[in-house]
Amino acid sequence: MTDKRPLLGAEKQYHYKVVIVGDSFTGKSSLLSRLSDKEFERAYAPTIGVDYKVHQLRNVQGKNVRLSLWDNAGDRKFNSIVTNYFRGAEGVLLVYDVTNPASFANLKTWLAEIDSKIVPGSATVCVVGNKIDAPRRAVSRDDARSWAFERGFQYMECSALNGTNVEECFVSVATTLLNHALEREEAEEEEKLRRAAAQRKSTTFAAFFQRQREHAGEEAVGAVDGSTGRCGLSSYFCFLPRWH
Ligand SMILES: Nc1nc2c(ncn2[C@@H]2O[C@H](COP(=O)(O)OP(=O)(O)OP(=O)(O)O)[C@@H](O)[C@H]2O)c(=O)[nH]1
Ligand SMILES: [Mg+2]
Repeated sequence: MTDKRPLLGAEKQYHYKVVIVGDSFTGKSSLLSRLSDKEFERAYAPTIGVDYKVHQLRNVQGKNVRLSLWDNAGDRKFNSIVTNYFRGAEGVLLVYDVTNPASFANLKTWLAEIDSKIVPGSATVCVVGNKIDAPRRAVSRDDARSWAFERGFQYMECSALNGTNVEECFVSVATTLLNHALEREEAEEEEKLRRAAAQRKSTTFAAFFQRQREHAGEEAVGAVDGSTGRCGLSSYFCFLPRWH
């Protein structure tokens, strides 16, 4: 993750790489157009290799989140190119078409591709069932949701055609990533405070002992009893030679 340090006076920017994967024709590029441009295109224009967009989400838990979105071709002939872009992904949208069971079954293969490029379990994954506006649903919501939850993934359904839940899919992944970052920041802050307190304590002790030593020295020199040579320290005695 790249938590960009703020410029002076600027609000902190959280920046994550998210890849969008799944079979051809599931609507990955359409989700991206809907999110970024509020547009939907009925004509199918397959993605060649990989497309890239940056999208700014404002006010995710009060923070600004910038997503680098990598829209990958579903066509297997681009696999050798596409899978290289999975590296470093912090978020994954695993997209299937709710009217196409094969696209759901193939999520396993996409997941294996992802796991071969990034540490399994290191990314926040959201399974996205697209085209819920279409009349003939062929994958049960419960089955898909169970599949996702069993693997610890999020689950969302949406329609790029009418916009239902599209932004929510991205916000859902961004929120989880952001929460992890905020937890880390909080832990770092606590650690910093703990260290500062420990430092203050040891400085106070050191200063106290230093003062004691100085005080003891002053008394030793300033309060020598002329007859005995005993110096007037409260906590201990020292015997000095009498001077005649
Ligand atoms: N009814 C309906 N059609 C959709 C929806 N989303 C996308 N489509 C249509 O599905 C087709 C494929 O959409 P794309 O977004 O190009 O699919 P893709 O997953 O990017 O495909 P590749 O780039 O080949 O991997 C297009 O004709 C879209 O208009 C949706 O939510 N509902
Ligand atoms: Mg596409």
